[in-house]
Amino acid sequence: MHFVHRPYVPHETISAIATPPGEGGIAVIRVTGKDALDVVSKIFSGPIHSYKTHTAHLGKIHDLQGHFLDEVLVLVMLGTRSFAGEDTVEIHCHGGSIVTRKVLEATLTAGARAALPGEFSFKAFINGKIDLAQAEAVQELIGAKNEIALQKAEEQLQGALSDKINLFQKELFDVAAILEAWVDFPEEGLEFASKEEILAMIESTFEKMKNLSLTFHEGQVIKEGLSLCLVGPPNAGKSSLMNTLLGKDRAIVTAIAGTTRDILEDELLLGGLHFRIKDTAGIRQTEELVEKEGIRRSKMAMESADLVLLLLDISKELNEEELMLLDSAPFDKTLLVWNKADLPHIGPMPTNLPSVKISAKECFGIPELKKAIDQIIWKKGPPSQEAIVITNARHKMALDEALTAGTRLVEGLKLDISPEFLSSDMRAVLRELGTIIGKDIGDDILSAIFSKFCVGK
Ligand SMILES: Nc1nc2c(ncn2[C@@H]2O[C@H](COP(=O)(O)OP(=O)(O)OP(=O)(O)O)[C@@H](O)[C@H]2O)c(=O)[nH]1
Ligand SMILES: [Mg+2]
Repeated sequence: MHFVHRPYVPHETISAIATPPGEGGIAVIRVTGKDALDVVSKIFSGPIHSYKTHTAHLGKIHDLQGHFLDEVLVLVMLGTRSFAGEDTVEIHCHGGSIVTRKVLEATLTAGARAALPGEFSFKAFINGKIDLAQAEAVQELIGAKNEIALQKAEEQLQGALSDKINLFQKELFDVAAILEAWVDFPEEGLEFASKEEILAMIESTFEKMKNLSLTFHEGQVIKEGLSLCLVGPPNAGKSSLMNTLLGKDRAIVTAIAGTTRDILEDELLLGGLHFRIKDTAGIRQTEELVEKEGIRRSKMAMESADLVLLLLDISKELNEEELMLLDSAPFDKTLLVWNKADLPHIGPMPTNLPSVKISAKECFGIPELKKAIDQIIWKKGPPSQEAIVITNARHKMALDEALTAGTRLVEGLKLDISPEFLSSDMRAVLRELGTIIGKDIGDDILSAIFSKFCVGK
């Protein structure tokens, strides 16, 4: 077994700062491995070998020369009862980066090795504390940008996805056994079930696998968030709406048409999701060089956005250019926003686009706008609280590979091809499913996964 291209020495003692860099009240240095207690005993003032598991003790850390470094709290977790599943000592020291580094260095000179990125999670995986999908969930938990992503990562960490994959495998094992028997005794034929029964069994599992794979789009929306672009003619109120949505005075607003030139970006949390919102230059015919470049960028931003809010001024008649803009809006991702509804107006012009009426300036219609955004994102309804969603591209790929082999298997069964091929396809399905939770997975893939983690995790 290798970890990040080095042979993995089981239970080797590693150490790293587990808290983020920078100043903080406290920082935690985590020492894990078979010599964790020995290592810390060389630099800690208390009788650490005598401590009971899961107890905290106040004491002093000094380096090997005996120089005092910090007053700390050590937390001892013995045996398998720790995150990584090996003896662990956490040193809670003061949070300045120099003191933290010095304590870390002391653990290293006392015999620990500097942990590689993700190595604690790797130990947890190797020691069977968590499977691979759960280990990956740790990373997603840390990187979660919004409430829903956090919730989904927590569920994955608790094993919701792993349970589902295990269930698929379990459902397929019976058929796999029948197919293997058929390979061994071909003249006996399919003894334990008819072809139709086998097809019914596997097709229902494959259907569930397919549905899970289809949740990846939702998963991406939840995990990565969406880009949302405000476009429209000059003076429609794009920058005003940007400010209203963000709840801060982010963009310059003036009555002069052509105020915004560069694209302004910010982060926005809306309905539990994470958006990257872009305010753009108003689109119109112009010969002015800077504005022209701004407009070129607006159009590019509109094309690449996941969601476009096309703003138009409801209080005045649309001109030729605005009508063209309306016509060219990408239908499946545009929400038409009639702004300035606080001013006198005659009802919005009918269009095929979903639309809302708001006033960015007087802040009305904003809840309706948020609802309309939600409806465009979740065309088939929002993901339910309990639904398991695939958020990781590796899982999606493995599921799709499994489904490809599954489709071959179904077709092969229908065409009565030789059982060797059928059982080989079934093995491929099971193998691909297994890779999601880390069964039969190559060292290189494991290395690649864990090396993306941060040090200390
Ligand atoms: N009455 C009214 N005025 C608004 C509303 N929204 C924006 N305005 C005004 O319209 C003018 C232009 O607003 P901006 O937000 O700068 O418009 P913009 O679309 O960003 O304009 P450009 O950056 O030039 O493309 C300002 O004077 C705003 O105060 C609104 O809902 N009602
Ligand atoms: Mg603007």
